[in-house]
Amino acid sequence: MNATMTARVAALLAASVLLLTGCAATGTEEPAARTAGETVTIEDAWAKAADEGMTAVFGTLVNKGGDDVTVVSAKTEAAEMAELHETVQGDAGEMTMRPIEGGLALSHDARVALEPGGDHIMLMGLTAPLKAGDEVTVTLTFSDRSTYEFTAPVKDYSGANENYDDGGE
Ligand SMILES: [Cu+2]
Repeated sequence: MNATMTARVAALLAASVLLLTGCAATGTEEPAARTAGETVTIEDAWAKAADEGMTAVFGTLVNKGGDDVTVVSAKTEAAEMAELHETVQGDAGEMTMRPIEGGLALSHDARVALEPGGDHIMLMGLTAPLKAGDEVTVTLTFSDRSTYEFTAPVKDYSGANENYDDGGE
């Protein structure tokens, strides 16, 4: 390698180092942007035991991120479909549950209880019986496309038998 080539290579290397540090510098100028998936956790998660069909996952969602975030979907290998549900009183006074329109909003310092008779993560079409002592892994996806995965132990529970309002009937 002659001197000109060496100089050229050195210049290229210097340029790429500049590019790299340039990117890094841009990154640090932004406020420490954390995704919803990094700032939301669930406490005391559990799932209701069921042999087949539908069941639900409960717990307390905590947002420590300082930004409002929205959980837009849930999924688990334990069921064909998972939805974020709320429980509302129907016209006849009966309690029914339905998907939360627009997702589950968590304000910047929210603690939102998912509990029987209230909001919950609905599992539909269980792929196998869920027995007490089993574990269910659920992945939440937020509006910023980040995700949060947690594991919920399965427990026997006799409540949470609200009807599912599927918009029909
Ligand atoms: Cu439900």
